[in-house]
Amino acid sequence: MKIGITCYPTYGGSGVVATELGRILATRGHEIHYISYSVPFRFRDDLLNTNYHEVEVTTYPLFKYPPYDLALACKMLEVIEAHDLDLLHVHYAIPHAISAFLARQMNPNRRIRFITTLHGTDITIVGNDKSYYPVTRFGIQQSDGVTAVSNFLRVETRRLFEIERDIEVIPNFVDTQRFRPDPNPCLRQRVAPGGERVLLHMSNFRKVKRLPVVLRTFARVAEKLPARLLLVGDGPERASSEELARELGVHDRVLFLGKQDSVERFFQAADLFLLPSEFESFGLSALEAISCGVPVIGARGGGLPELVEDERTGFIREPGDADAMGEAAIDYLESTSRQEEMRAWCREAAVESFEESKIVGQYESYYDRVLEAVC
Ligand code: GMT
Repeated sequence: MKIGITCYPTYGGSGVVATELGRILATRGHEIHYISYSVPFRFRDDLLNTNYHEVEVTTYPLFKYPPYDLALACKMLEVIEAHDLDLLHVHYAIPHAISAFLARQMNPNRRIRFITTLHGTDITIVGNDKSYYPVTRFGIQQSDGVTAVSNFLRVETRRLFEIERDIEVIPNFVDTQRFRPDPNPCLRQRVAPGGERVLLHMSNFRKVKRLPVVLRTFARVAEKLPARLLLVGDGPERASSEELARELGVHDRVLFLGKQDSVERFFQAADLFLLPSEFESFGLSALEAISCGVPVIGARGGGLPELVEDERTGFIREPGDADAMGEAAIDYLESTSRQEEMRAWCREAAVESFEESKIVGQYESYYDRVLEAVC
């Protein structure tokens, strides 16, 4: 198939999923055309059948807000026609589903099919905002196919937007070779030279990630055990997190590491991963942790419990309950036998249920079904 893929190309789970999906599809013989405003950050140009088309947004003094969504629609149409695409697959509803809709309408004879994958905040936060609600609803309704990364997100989308259309659940996936346990990570020696326990959080530091709960959970652990907290990523909550770390008296044990490449080495160096988000539609970083054999501490609610099985691949506690999360962490870190069995269960879960080739196969079958249904 010739497939156009549009996503946000910068850091973020939806961009990672879209880019990795394109990479794997290309290795399976499909022709992939990424269409975005810059090169997706995990883009690999060493694959022969992978192309990148840049959307250029012309500005003009009249345009206080240059219309990216329109420029994207035009670029989509150009690529559809020039490369005879079979399908457009857009990731994150806003504005990508609307641009795809426009591209389809602009050439009614060609009528490209488009699939929208919902990732989470495009529905629960941005799409649900009244400035974007009707257009998001319209984009979802008009898509030839819609997928969501968890059952939670599927149900939530249908509820919030009062729609009944089919939404296929296809979870996030992981490269279990890249994200695998490393029994001897040298990074661990550097960050915890005294043999301290290592807790990790990695995100875009937005409010939804609940950085205060991460820090309070860690503070509880640090009262009892020698420990370090690694914070990987950056975003609006960083400054207030540094302040809270000082208030809690743990700033000397918290390492703010900023945005990083090769993130697998941080998972490999960790004992536990903390992701207590308010609503995590799936939790790609939690899956990467689990694949490295690292259990996850998270909150009940959202899609995380579809990935993290309580007391098996992690610990699910009530949202915001840092005390309970801290207690779970301490119990786990104090029991070597528990650590051994849970680390094995994590690895098994990632390989059995979320291995990339298995999940990408689900996307391929879904593409076939959508194309057959509308032919
Ligand atoms: O987590 C973020 O804020 C980034 C966001 C994105 O769209 O890039 O991630 C969302 O998509 C990921 C990939 O499908 C999911 O694993 C994340 O759970 C989801 N984030 C939220 O729902 C908050």
